[in-house]
Amino acid sequence: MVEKEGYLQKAKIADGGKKLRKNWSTSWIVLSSRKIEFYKESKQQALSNVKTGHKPESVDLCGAHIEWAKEKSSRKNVFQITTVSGNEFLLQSDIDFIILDWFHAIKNAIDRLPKD
Ligand code: I3P
Repeated sequence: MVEKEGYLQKAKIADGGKKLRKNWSTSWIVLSSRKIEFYKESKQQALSNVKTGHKPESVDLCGAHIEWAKEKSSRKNVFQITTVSGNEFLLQSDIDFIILDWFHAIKNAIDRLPKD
């Protein structure tokens, strides 16, 4: 069940604990109770890609951490999600209420889940 969806700026900065070069891009983001899906393309494109078998990047929220990450970027309104598997994502929006809504929606989802 989709809880929230929309566009944010996204940068994946670690994969399985291994640091990655930061590369910001716009992502269509879909939050459901246990996971977040990141689509590289627009929602419309993402929907049509379902048919062609394109898979979004899926992030398991069980045991994940979310925190504001002012020191990780020169941009404003950045928070970080860290998964149990050691993946790290920065999410950002210039618009204060948009990023606050997302922060609280993801934090609530994480807090409702078992920690392991
Ligand atoms: C990075 C790019 C990012 C920037 C990052 C740079 O350079 O400019 O936008 O992050 O800063 O290293 P490149 O494209 O050459 O990899 P922010 O926009 O979040 O500041 P950082 O190294 O301080 O993370």
